[in-house]
Amino acid sequence: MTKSHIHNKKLIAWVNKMVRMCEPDEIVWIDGSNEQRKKLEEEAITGGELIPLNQAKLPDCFLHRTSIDDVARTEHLTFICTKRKRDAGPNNNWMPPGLAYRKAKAIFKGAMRARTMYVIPFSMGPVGSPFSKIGVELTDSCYVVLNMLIMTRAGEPVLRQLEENGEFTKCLHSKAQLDINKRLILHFPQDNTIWSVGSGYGGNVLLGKKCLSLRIASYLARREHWLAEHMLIMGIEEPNGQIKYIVAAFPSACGKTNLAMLVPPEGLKKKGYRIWTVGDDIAWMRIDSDGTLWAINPESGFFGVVPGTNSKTNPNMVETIKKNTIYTNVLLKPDGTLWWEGADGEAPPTGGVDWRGQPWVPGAVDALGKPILGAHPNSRFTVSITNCPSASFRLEQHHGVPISAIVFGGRRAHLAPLVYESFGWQHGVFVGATMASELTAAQVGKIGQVRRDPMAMLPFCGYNMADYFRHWLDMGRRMTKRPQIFHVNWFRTDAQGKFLWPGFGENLRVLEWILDRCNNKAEAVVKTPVGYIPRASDIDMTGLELPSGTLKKLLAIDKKEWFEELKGIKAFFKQFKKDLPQELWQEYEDLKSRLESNE
Ligand code: OXD
Ligand code: MN
Repeated sequence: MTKSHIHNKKLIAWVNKMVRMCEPDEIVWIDGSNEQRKKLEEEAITGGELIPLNQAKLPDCFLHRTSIDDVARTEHLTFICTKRKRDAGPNNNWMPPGLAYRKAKAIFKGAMRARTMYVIPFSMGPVGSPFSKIGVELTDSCYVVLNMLIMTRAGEPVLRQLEENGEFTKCLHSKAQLDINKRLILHFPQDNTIWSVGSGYGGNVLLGKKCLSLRIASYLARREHWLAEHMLIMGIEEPNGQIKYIVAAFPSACGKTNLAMLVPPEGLKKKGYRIWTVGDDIAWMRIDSDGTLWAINPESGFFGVVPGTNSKTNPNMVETIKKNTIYTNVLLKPDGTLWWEGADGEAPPTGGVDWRGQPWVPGAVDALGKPILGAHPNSRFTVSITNCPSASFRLEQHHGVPISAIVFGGRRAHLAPLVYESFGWQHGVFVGATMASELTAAQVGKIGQVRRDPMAMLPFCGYNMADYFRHWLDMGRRMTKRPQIFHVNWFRTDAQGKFLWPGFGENLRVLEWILDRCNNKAEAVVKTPVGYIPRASDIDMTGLELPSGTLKKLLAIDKKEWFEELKGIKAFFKQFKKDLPQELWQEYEDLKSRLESNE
């Protein structure tokens, strides 16, 4: 692409300004062509950013290793930079914009000397859709370019869409020295700008993802009356051939990716059920001219966690990542293929090279006797959604898909039943706002300790969450037909701490009840103080043997636990002081009185 192709004056002026600050040796505009991608892959291999894998077994697949202190999102270095602290709210780190720009400028100054600056025009959502937003990322990382080419629609068609005056999010990234002490992930919602410096980890540097599609987009969505959410989108084809779409929000490590592409268990498959995957991480939802909610997935790929991916947990993903995939921080085997903890098959007996680039053998331990992992627990794959066997045929549909149900969920060993339905939109917003997950033995912290993560957006909401809850309530008022709101919990345990519910594909049995409720088919429900729950007989258990009484345990409501929960909700709400919408305090009081009157 030559510079004469670029007509957008704001874009040219901004790129020139950033070039003066970062001082790259060369500027390359990304056009989205296969030829250019191939050339960049070669350059990344020569420069050591990518390691080619066994092309016979893993065609078009590569491995990348990050620095060992650059393996995850760094929330403590992530800031929302609004003029007033109040607008960032108690849930975000805040820095005034002037100070943030100054601090980052000192790191960006000359950071691209002897490097190339790549200019990536990208669209979140189908190019030209009224749902979509355009961004331009400037970066000195070839790895970022190659990932962005998978995760977004990038290149020349986006520039054409931008024309002379189009708006875009200004995204600037430099690896700089990859120094954690000089790392900042800054969001300037009022300037439609993102600056990220000092990191090479996807969640910090693929600026179309968490930074634009959630933090900046949530801010824009409030202003423009739509929703930008941390949600999967899936279509469930019912036996009558109709496809109903749902969105679902779960905190990290609760199986969003697995749910989005589940394979129906035999009994339900025979009935005629089939799953269509629209997205596994982010949903942008608008009220269309019919007064109902429609969703698109702004991304075009998956940036998912590798460990634990196998033919039982996610057979569709196992197929998806067999080709055209960039792997980050997994174990490299001597034959140029890969392994990770929780992969199909045993650890390679002769070992390999671990995620840090060190020789590794199964059973390796460190000086303290702690196991050394072959793959980092947050190692990732980046792959196009079109590789997925269950990819929806409506991915390029400009208005997305109509949403029948919104599902919230958390990891609760106790308390939350397998599924319940809210009493209506306002109660549903309360259910989402009070979402929480318990820490497990695998995490730092006290086992069972509850961490609140409203709508799974705690690290991703680009403004004050009290205003976010108000926006959700307002959206309900704007719709003529609202999706029904549910809560699920796949993680309830018995007295011995064993999971009561098998999860994975079997979760479709619960989704079937949810859809029956949306279709007015499951009428005889049980009303409890927390919401409507199914009768045990309403869940189709064909082909799934559970010990007798298990479903009853899964659906039980323990009042004592819910009274405890009320205390946690109150403490959480109180941090928002007078900003918390009154409606949510009302829902709190209503839940309390339902629990009391039912004693
Ligand atoms: C993700 C996350 O990477 O939620 O999707 O951290
Ligand atoms: Mn996510």
